Amino acid sequence: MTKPHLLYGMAGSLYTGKVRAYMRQNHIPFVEHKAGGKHFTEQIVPRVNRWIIPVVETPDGELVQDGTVILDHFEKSGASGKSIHPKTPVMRAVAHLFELFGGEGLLRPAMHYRWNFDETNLSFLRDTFRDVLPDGLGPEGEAAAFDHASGRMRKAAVAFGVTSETFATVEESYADFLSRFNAHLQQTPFLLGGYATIGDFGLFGPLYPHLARDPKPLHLMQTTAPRVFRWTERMNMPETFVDEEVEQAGDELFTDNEIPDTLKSLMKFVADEYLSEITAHVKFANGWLDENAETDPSKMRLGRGIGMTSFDWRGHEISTAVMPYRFFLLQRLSDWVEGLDEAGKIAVRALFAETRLESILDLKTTRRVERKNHLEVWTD
Ligand SMILES: N[C@@H](CCC(=O)N[C@@H](CS)C(=O)NCC(=O)O)C(=O)O
Repeated sequence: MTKPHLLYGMAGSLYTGKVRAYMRQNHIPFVEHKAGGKHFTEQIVPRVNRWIIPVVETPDGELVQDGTVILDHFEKSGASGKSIHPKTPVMRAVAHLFELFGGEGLLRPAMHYRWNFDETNLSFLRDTFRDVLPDGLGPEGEAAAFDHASGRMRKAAVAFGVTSETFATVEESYADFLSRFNAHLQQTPFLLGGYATIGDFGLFGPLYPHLARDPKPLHLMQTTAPRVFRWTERMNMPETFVDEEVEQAGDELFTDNEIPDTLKSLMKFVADEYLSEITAHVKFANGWLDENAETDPSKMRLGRGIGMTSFDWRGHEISTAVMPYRFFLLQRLSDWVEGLDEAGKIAVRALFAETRLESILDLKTTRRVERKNHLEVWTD
């Protein structure tokens, strides 16, 4: 029997959820290990150079880290019958947009609804966080370790712009997102049509392990956006579910010249929610790169963030952590568009302009972010 892959992660982890769903949908045999165990801490963490999940260990012992890189790894071996990377110019650009926005642009609701409703969530979170705590701590040790881990995550929420001044706006904006996505899913089983793409997997990260699993937002999603909840179930199962009403559209993706209005509406949401943030982050990074122009890029240890920057978000001046990983995802969109022929570029630009997103296509850091030894690094 072939050895299974190993997935190191956590049930409530955003990026583990994305990888797990992909492996399930594509019938890749795997065994999931909680990341708190001794083996992960002693054998895996030193090899990926930091404590981070998800990590996949292949049957021949290779480690792959990062949700997006793991999906790319499986795609290269043809794991999904229908590639999760759409082939047509516009669909692929939209898929990359949601790969970025899903992974990085819905962190405010994901963190708010996890960490700011202790009365409803806390006992569940204490239990779910056992996945990442070392074994054998005993009740007191576990309580202390949870306080430490959750304290870090509460600080991360603030670094994503979730503060008492923004709570109400985070909630309004997430309600708006849910209502638009729910409307879109009345006509289509997945974001871009008949099967899941990198856009769906991007969105699944915040929308399942946090927002459809923690008690407070699960209730909100089930009661206000049932189709979104159904999509989280569909994303997370290996079987194909045929809903004849929804799937009349067929099992292919939308064509480039027939983009549903409900998808355009989601793209406009991305413009309102995320464009000012990613624009400010690119500007900050370019200033940072100028200041560090004398430093050899291979000697820059990037960490998760390079600083904080502020910008206007829905009428609030907020400050968020600038994370080079986001530029790694942004480049996938701009690289794709730059590689298109003239007609393809025009088609993508027309849709992005119509949805107020055209300027995202021209956002660039002066150095590229690549991944080396499982870390983000600047290159020339
Ligand atoms: N870009 C990474 C992000 C992974 C990530 O942030 N994972 C979280 C859990 S969902 C983590 O390991 N956090 C630990 C920490 O930052 O200390 C990926 O897609 O794998």
